[in-house]
Amino acid sequence: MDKIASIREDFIQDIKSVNNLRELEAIRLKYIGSKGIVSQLLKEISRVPIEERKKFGATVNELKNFIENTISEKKEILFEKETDERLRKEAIDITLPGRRLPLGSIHPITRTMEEITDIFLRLGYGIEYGPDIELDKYNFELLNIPPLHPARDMQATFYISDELVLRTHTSPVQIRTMLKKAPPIKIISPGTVYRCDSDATHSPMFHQVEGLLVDRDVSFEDLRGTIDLFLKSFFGQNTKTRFRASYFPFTEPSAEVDIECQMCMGKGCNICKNSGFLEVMGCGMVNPYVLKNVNIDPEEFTGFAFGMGVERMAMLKYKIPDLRLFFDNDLRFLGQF
Ligand code: 2NM
Repeated sequence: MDKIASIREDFIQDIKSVNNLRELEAIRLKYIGSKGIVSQLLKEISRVPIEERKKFGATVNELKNFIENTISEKKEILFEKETDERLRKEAIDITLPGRRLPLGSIHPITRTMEEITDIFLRLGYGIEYGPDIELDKYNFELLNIPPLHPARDMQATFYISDELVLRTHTSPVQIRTMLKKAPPIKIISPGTVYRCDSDATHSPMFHQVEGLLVDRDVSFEDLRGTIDLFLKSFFGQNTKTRFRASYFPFTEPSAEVDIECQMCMGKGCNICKNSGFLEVMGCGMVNPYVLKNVNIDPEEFTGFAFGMGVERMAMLKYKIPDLRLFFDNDLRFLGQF
């Protein structure tokens, strides 16, 4: 009985110093494991006098139960403590900002093309597209550009065959539209065009937005008002515009349009060659021959048309000095838009 009591005391001391589940398991094995102190004690029952065996057995069992209960209580406390510690140690700071993925940006030419088309969409224009590989007939013939016109020169046009060219402007889209639909027609044609030309200010592949309006009683003054509104929307409401007489085979009369130089604000600089103005687009009243070519009666309908280079518009608006920056694809440049 003394021995049982002293084992009990030892256990109580041992359990007090236990700090973690691993130590607790060692204590469990020490006392109630299959080779533990209490199990050994039960084997000694044969050496206990018969009349005391019942009490001995009951006391050892009571000790065993006490140890089991104490260990399982302690186990619960330690488990909770260790879980708390682990959760504290492994905690994730969800307030930290995440790592951002690099984002792409819209190409400045695409962006400029969208800015231009948006202005005309607000004016009620529709958008038409056509093929980059175009019939000579649509690219030149029906536009009143005769077979020996300088624009057809091998140096300017990429010929694919006698009948096929890479379109040199998007005007064939207007031709296709006029062949397909009756007036009133009010469209713009944004797209890629090709000319055999390459230096600091010319790329063999570039972009245009052209426009066409055909209806009864369309006048040059309608054209002037439309272009003026467009240029003020695109470059800013204070932009001064100027129309100069010019020549295109597909329009009569024709004009080139200038804006006040954005670099020197009209004072004169090397960009505008001291004129104070920069050419931004061409336009005119659709030539009656062109209307006849697409079966529209020029006595009944008149129209105006205009065209501009998107790269040139982007260079002027964003003050970009070299056309080639658009096509080098240096992300440090492109990422600024
Ligand atoms: C320009 C300048 C002037 C133009 C004319 C036509 C069509 F098909 F209606 F005759 N489309 N585009 C035109 C007129 C284009 O670009 C500088």
